[in-house]
Amino acid sequence: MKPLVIVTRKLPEEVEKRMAELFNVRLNEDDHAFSHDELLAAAREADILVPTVTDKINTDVIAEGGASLKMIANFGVGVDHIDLKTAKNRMITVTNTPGVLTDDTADMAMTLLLSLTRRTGEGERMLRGGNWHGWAPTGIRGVRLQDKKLGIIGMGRIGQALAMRAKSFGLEIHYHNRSQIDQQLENELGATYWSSLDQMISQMDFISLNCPSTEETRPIMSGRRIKLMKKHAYIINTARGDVIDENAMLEALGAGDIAGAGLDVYENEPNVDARFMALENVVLAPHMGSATIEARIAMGEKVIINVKTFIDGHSPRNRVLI
Ligand code: 8YV
Repeated sequence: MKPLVIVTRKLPEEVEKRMAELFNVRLNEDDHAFSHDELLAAAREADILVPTVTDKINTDVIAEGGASLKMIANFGVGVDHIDLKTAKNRMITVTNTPGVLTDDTADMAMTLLLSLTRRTGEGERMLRGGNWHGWAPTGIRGVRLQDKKLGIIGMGRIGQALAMRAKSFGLEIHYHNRSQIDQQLENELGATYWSSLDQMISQMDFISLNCPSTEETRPIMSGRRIKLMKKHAYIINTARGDVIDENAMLEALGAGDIAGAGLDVYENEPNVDARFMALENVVLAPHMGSATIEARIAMGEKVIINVKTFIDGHSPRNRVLI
């Protein structure tokens, strides 16, 4: 008997086809997000569970999972929606899909940065609303990126990919990370390391969140730190909603204490705080950093390789724990 692999969301066609060839797989044909009960049922039955960021794999889902549940092969890099402690206690292998969505997520951070500073969302709303009455010398002016300072919080793969892009737009690169990056890479990027996050934040024109959501980083952009930002500075978040104190950010945006925010992620997805909708100085994307055809297929490939390696009795390369 092949192990039962339960996939919680609809994956790209080619990925599902290959999974069906290799595994005893149960797919989600209509792509509905699993309810908590459905997740519990899946964990009780599956040998291997393939969830996404939309599934809260809480303590009870893992603790009440069946004895056969041996692996959680996440479709995505971030594993903050999975209770890793309980998985570890139960000796369940957890894997993720790093590396294949790096460029796309960095592109999304640049997209938000550019849309925000050049006010393309406002411009489009004006035009579609029939409120554009022609070119004007003082009309819808944004700010230039050249020579401004970008502070990246979290200089892992995505942070570095963003730094490369931002450098070519003429931005000065600054970063805060648990540890300093390799000297040669730092030189190539012309990047300045700040061991003090507070000091970096207070000097930057843009702050980009590129760290995982963990106990240490929730919320690294606290209300106190948002207050350290310059009045003309912007926040970009393509990481996770809860690495920022969203309420404090909303208050700062509303009060004009910061210039704007470009967001791909939110604290209570898919529910986005209604106060954002009333703000002109925000660009809002629906968690689509890795949403390219190429990335989603490559993520699926990674899941397949992780599952196949595990089933074949080897240790998968993208193990998050065990
Ligand atoms: C994914 C992401 O689309 O990989 C991640 O951590 O945030 C997204 O780009 C999502 O997590 C899929 O589960």
